[in-house]
Amino acid sequence: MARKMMRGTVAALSATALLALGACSSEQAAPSTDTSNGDEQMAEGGDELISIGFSQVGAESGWRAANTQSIQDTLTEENGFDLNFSDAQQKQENQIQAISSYIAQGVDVIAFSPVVETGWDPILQEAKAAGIPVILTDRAVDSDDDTLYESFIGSDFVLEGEMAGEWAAEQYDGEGFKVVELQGTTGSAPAIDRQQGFADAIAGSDLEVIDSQTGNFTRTEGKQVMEGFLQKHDDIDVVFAHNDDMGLGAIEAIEAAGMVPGEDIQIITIDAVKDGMQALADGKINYIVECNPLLGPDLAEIAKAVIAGEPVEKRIVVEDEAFDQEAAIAALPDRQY
Ligand code: GZL
Ligand code: ZN
Repeated sequence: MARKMMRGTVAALSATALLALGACSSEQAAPSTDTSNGDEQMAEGGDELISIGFSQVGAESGWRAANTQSIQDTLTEENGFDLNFSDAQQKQENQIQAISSYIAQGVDVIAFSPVVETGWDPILQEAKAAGIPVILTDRAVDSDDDTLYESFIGSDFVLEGEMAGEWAAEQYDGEGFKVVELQGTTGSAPAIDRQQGFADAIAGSDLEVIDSQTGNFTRTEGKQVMEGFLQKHDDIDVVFAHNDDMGLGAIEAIEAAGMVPGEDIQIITIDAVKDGMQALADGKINYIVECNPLLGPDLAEIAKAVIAGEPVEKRIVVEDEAFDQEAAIAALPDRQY
């Protein structure tokens, strides 16, 4: 309560200061009179900006680029935020470092997409002890203490894996098709859950996953792993890639081996970013399950509610849909990402 009372007083003081200074031009931020938090800034109209520290996984895929764009486009000063953004190059220690520095800065709220599910409790306990609320976006943590974060905003990755597996079982059951799997980042929620969902959905069909390895969500590593699969197996019928980027890498490996992607070897991916949807429209990918990256608006809304002390839902599931070639051709022109 102390923080909120303080903030209210500061806002009133600054408004008075503004009046005393005569009519400042509205676009000039009001002079900060709040010295207690050092860098508190005032937004237009005299309301205090919410300082938010965001630790992003990295820049590994088209999905991540769209996700970053959404966050940076939404958490702006005119929307009432002072955003501190950091890219962890897919390393957990960099995310922990970033969160620690946000705590030291005394930001109002911390948000992050945890690169892997485990190992977060110590740093999240530090944020809690500092009275700084934490919001998870995109990926989840696997922690026994769910008081360590206020809310998780993201897709249901098990369902995404199931949607991919159900389509594969519908299309190919009875063919005895052999599947190779390009997993996402080892230990990440999307990789663990998508693998689970796909396996659940093909159980009982005669599809068989004959090999499965991580391509770390990148096009380069997806291509390398697929090259290995092609050397090891001469009986691959389907590739299930946990994201479009690894699927696009697999296309390059399949073409380099003199085969036709989408025909000689079918490809199923998850994300539905522009490059993936283009490959689907071109018939090189056969099915894509969407994973919506545009989480900025939800994050802004939840952050404001948390700062205002309003109750927020623990889990906000983002809706996903799926595309076959015809649907991709229809959707491409209006695609935002
Ligand atoms: C899913 C997200 C995954 C995407 C990948 O929400 O965490 O990470 O599917 C991205 O493209 O690298
Ligand atoms: Zn084989």
